[in-house]
Amino acid sequence: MRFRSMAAALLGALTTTLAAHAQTKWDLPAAYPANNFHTENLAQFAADVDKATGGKLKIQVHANASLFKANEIKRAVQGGQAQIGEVLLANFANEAPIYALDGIPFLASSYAEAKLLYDAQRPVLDKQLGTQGMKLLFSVPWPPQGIYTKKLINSVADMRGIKWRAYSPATAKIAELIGAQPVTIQAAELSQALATGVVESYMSSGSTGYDSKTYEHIKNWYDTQAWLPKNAVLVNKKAFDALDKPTQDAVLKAAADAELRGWKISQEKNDWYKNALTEKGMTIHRPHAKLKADLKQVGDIMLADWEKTAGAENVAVVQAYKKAQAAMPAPKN
Ligand code: PCA
Repeated sequence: MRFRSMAAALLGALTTTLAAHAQTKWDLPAAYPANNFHTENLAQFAADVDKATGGKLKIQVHANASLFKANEIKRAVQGGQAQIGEVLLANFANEAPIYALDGIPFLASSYAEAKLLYDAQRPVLDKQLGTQGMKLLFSVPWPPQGIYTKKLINSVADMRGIKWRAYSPATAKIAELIGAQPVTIQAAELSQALATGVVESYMSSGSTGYDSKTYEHIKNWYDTQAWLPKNAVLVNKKAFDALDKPTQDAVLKAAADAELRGWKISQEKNDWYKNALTEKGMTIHRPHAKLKADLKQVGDIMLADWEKTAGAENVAVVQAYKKAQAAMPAPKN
């Protein structure tokens, strides 16, 4: 081979190698089905990053707990087995008090309140995750939580002894306080648990009732609007720091867009899910005043318990939130 063509061949090979090296692939484990609005939002986030980086950073979303179980995703991101992942913050209430605020009934029960709570939580969340080598990219709420139940209920006394599915420490605690029998089951296993009859009731959004086809087994949903737990997308700090600056900026921009889009879609789909459940034969009930008052009392007990051990920094988060809540314009009726 003549020198020039050999040099060209070498250069060609080198360029290919460099291009291959320049492409980074991230796995993004998620715990909810591919057609859930959270997961669709993740897919859009990944597509936005791909586009903005010209294909330099490819993020593959693994839906429905197919790569890691819901409760394993956080540790996988922390340990670098996954570079990025989506978790339900409320699931980690036993790790740090800041996460518990995502599960207390009637602390924040509308989208506007949930946003104020998130704003108040954010600095402590960032700090907490930072100490574990992670970074919060964005967070999106589930629609408000209501009660799925086979039997009709007017108060929490009507739920005594009922078989209750919990997804978090807080939903297990509610069961304990109302005298129900909790069993913790993540969303990916919920359909099966419903089919085998181990679940007679649970609290969640219209979204999860729809995804799990709860309407095939349970016919009532009480729209208590008790709280809005948040999913959060976390990235391993080392993986993030290894990206070049323009790629980091692209990730941050796509994350900010995903957060805004996610809050909007969650709110829009809240009504959509309720209609869909009705169409599938479910009755959506307005909760009896006694049921709401009882649940509010449950929330008050949970918050008071939490305050006993949460520590000054976390208690200040609730104080800041309550101050912002009090300053909120009154809702129009
Ligand atoms: N769906 C998830 C968490 C909160 C929600 O609305 C679930 O039930 O597992």
